[in-house]
Amino acid sequence: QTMARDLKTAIESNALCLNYQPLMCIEGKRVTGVEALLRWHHDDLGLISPEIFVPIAEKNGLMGELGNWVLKRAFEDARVWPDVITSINLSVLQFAKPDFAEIVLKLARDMGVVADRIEFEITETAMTNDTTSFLAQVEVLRKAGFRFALDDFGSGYASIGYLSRLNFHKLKIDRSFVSALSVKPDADRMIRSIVSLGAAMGLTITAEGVEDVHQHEILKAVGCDQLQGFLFHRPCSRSDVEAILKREV
Ligand code: G
Ligand code: G
Ligand code: MN
Ligand code: NA
Repeated sequence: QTMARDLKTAIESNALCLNYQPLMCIEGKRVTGVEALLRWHHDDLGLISPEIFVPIAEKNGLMGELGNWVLKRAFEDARVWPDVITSINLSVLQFAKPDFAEIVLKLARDMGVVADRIEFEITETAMTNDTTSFLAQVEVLRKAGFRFALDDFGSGYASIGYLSRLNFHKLKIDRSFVSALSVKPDADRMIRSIVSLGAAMGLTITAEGVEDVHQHEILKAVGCDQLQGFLFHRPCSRSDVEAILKREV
């Protein structure tokens, strides 16, 4: 596949970059974290979405290399804003390497990154075949102080039992539930039940994809903890993040 070959070249030649989208406190006024989002500027095809090329990396044995590139760059950037948490998306395939957790620990040590300032986001859909290696390595990283968030909650297949075994810190409500708030009058019931489930398990609840004030009002009323979406900030460059944080103080 030529796309896979191009991606390999892109990783090696630094044709990738990370954007960051701020996560806001429930009032929407203060930035509490930023999520790293990978971007690939292809020479001929232009900007390609990670929704397209992350699966290509996964199918072609490039996820380890791509994931390591993301970790290194995100750790580098996280040092610039030590007061907020940096979230990094991980593919479950990265845990297929038995020494993945060790690599992360070493990288954090070498780069002087504090574990509790880093949060790893793992997509619910990706966790269908539950491997013991995955759970064991999550546990190693969690014990070292790294935070974990279950991404796109409600869109995939993770069972509630699985959620309790994972011992994550945060649950991110899939943006489809948030966009439904603008369409279906009773859509808040779904979010209410996710919030009460998460609260019972001691999890922080983040709502993704918040696009308007009406959605914000409802999310605040039902007891979400954190918000992310175009209403507040779009994904932006590292220097934009620095400017946003500077404006806040
Ligand atoms: O940024 P955007 O909305 O285009 O992201 C689309 C999808 O790609 C999201 O599901 C997001 O989680 C995923 N994604 C973005 N960056 C990364 C990354 O660095 N690693 C992995 N594994 N997935 C990512
Ligand atoms: O699956 P994950 O949550 O990692 O996906 C993050 C993706 O969601 C990013 O690609 C980002 O561009 C996108 N996103 C962030 N905020 C919004 C929003 O308010 N509306 C929409 N439609 N997409 C958003
Ligand atoms: Mn995410
Ligand atoms: Na998500």
